[in-house]
Amino acid sequence: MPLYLGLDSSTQSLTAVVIEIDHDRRRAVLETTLGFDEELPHYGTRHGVLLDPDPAVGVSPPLMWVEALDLMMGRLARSGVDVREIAGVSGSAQQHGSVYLNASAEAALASLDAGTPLVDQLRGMFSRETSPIWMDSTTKEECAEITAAVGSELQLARRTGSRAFERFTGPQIRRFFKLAPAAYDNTDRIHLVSSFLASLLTGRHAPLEPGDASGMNLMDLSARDWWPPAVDATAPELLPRLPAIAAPWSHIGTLAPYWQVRYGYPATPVIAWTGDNPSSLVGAGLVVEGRIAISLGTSDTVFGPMSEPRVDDSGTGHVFGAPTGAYMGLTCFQNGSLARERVREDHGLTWSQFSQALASTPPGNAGRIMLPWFSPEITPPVSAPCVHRYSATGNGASDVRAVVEGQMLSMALHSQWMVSRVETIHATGGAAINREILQVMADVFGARVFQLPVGNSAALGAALRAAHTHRHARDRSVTWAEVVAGLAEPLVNSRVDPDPNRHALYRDLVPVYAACEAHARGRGPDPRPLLERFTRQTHH
Ligand code: ADP
Ligand code: XUL
Repeated sequence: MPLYLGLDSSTQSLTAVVIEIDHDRRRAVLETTLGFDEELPHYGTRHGVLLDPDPAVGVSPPLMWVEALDLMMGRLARSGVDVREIAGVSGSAQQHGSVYLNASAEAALASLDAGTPLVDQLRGMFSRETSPIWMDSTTKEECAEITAAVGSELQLARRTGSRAFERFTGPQIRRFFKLAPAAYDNTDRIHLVSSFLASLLTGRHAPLEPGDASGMNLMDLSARDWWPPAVDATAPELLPRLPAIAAPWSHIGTLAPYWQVRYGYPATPVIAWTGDNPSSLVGAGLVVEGRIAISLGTSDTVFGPMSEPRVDDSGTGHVFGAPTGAYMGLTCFQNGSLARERVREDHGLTWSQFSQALASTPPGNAGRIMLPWFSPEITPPVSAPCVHRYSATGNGASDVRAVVEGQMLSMALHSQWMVSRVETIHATGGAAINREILQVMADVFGARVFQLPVGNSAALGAALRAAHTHRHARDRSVTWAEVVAGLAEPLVNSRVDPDPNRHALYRDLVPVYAACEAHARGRGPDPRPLLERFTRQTHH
């Protein structure tokens, strides 16, 4: 019975999902998560990130990801799952983060000793000890420099799928080159987190695939190869330091002897790794256009498949390559789960009391609007943490409603470039188990919301991608819809329906929210008259 392993290295944890697919028999055999802070406390991270007094800095220790992978592979081998049956492995990782390796890495990867833990063999291979991740927003200046060098924001967006964003890898590489030129000189290869972890599995430098490479401001989206003007604008001699770009379904090697000898894995094919969002597209079953997914993870993301790369000229969102070979649109919000947690902790609530607070407060929150920027925000761009509250602060329960409504209104507002009318949403990520949050989502978007059977859609997507490549090699007629059937389909009885009256109220509230946002960013007049009018109307 063939098994497929999918791994997802996210901001806070590493998850593994093992699935079994044999004709009509398809099920998730195992889903297990290893939290970085709890299980690898010696790296000193909080929520997977190293503490820094500057809220704009977001870096993590790459060795922590190495140790987590080693631990997880050992754990799986002892879990009771027959790892000898694994017919394909793939993975995904948080997007945009980069790992800098020196010239010793190639030989170190090729000669891993099965008798020694991975971390102890790889310590010397980094030319930069920490990895900037998607939460880093220190590269405003580098974004401007790259934009100017390629011509304009629009030019960069149309070619690469996005205007320059602080967290994107190109601006991050440029900043590293400027601040630490000697260390940049000493860098032989720059990986994304995804291709770095894939390299550990295969024992050689892995390629990138277009989905994750589109998060760099360096790839020509339609050519699916490096775009020379962007590469040249980023740093000197960059091209030889970048991995190759391979098709998403590429077989990039087999599990290295290290994994075979140390834990008893077979010489299983490894399929190119991708970013967590492209992987989730498959894991949420969105292989054809028409529906969107909302992932409520560390970041909140709104994304959906696209057959053509319709780039967002307003500069809010991104177009990435999709694992199917088509495209996907995405808008990312930095203040996701950690903002919800912050409000929960400030008021000393459990998740169930948090849900209770949502259930017991009125939609529209009597006109209390929160802009939930507890940390710098990506969408809209806000460089310093500053939570704005319009109209008097209420109690804990109204603060809970304010944070969730603020997030959902912002998602609805900033995903309009991607889809004008949403009918169905597949909800995923850690907070998607919370049905009271999903009710606010359904009401704000006026859409049916479904939960998915496997919690971690990125890891599931990775397993499904491995299965797709394996099955496609045997039967060219296999479609994506057939591969995801029965595993990445929404749970019918999980449906949360929108309430038409509440949706009507939120439709009126979206422009009020937009006015608050513009005002908070110094780009619009005082929104209080609008808010007062909204509150008067809802009272009648
Ligand atoms: P990642 O992006 O790191 O993969 P996850 O998708 O695993 O993150 O989501 C983790 C988050 O899920 C936690 O930070 C927590 O805030 C949130 N979470 C867990 N349980 C609940 C709940 N019952 N209600 C709302 N949020 C929850
Ligand atoms: C997407 C983004 C985040 C990370 C972390 O552009 O920055 O969603 O992938 O999950």
